Amino acid sequence: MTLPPQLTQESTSDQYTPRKEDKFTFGLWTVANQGRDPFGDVVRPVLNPVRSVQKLSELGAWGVNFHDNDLVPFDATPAERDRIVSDFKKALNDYGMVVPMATTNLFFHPAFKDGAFTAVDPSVRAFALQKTMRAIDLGVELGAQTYVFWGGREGVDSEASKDPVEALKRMRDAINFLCEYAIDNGYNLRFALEPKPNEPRSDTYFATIGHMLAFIYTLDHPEMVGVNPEVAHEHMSGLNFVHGVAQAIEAGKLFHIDLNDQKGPRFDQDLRFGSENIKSMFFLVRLLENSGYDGPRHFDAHAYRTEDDQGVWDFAAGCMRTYNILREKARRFDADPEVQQLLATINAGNADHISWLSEVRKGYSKELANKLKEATFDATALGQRGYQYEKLDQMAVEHIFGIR
Ligand code: GLT
Ligand code: MN
Ligand code: MN
Repeated sequence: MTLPPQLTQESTSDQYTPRKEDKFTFGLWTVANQGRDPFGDVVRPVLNPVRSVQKLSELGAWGVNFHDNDLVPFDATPAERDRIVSDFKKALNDYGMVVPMATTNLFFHPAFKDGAFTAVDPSVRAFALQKTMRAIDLGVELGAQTYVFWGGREGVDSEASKDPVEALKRMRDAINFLCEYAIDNGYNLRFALEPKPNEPRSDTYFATIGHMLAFIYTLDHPEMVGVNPEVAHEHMSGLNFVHGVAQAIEAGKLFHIDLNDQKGPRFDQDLRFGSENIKSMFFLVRLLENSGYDGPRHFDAHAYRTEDDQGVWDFAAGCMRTYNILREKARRFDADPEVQQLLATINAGNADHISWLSEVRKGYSKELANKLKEATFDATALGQRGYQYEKLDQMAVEHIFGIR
């Protein structure tokens, strides 16, 4: 049997192999995930950050990101810190890897069991500021230009425990203060806030991309602050991730992105990118690639608990390869003359109305308002129209399947 040319090309070519210019990054915590879950202990040995840098570079990644304590243990002495950082810098240099993003671990140590910036205990809130300033110094020393804030335990188990309005003010105080800290030190750094609806707390403040975007405009330096949305976290709320990312892009606020996958609204699964919601990840990659987003394509995911060391690298390679496959599928979909034709037909319409709406985009005028109020519309005809979305969607599906 002779296979269609696209199929033979896909199964034999190396066009999906990741390259540095694809800007793929992984958190040190992702490949080093030891598989511990609430019901079972670790299944994989500790992974040295230097080895992660080497392996990820060999696989075609561009860089790595880390929490302070992924690199420097919580209780390391200053001398230990310096040795670890210098070994790590050497590894970055030896394997041609960068650190575009860094973040703070404000959730693992028992001190943070009630949160960090929003904890009720003032000593915890002050300690969180100290830990973050030190972690910012470390990130900047290693080249980070984006600093992520994931709320971790910023939330409640009992609603009785905190005033939710005061919690928002505390979060604002912290982000405002840390923006000033970055400015004061002359750091070239932008902050990216990462929403999540719950886990490990029953409810987390700033549950979604929309919550974060609204919060950003209440800050002293909104221009310094954007979002770091994660696929799994929006899907946990049953939301459309593509739409959330589009809103961030349109607002100029997509500073970073956490790519992974998730099986619907349940606990955070951080699955291999594109392993579940293939269609929605196709539209996500299409959006990112067509939007001009040029930041890191960062994977915040981990291998199945069943995997050994080799499985971890299969997982990492799979994330990157799937992204490149979806990018090529999206390119072919957009270049498909039948798709283009159909989209042109679907979007065509009454020439007068098209011109009125371009005036609406430019802004309000009394004249335009009157023109719209006096116009006659054939609502019956509009209601009878077919949109051909079945045909269009099937074309997308066939592109994803690789038969167009
Ligand atoms: C943790 C969390 C992620 C965050 C990381 C950054 S840590 O793995 O589940 O979603 O992005 O703090
Ligand atoms: Mn994340
Ligand atoms: Mn997650």
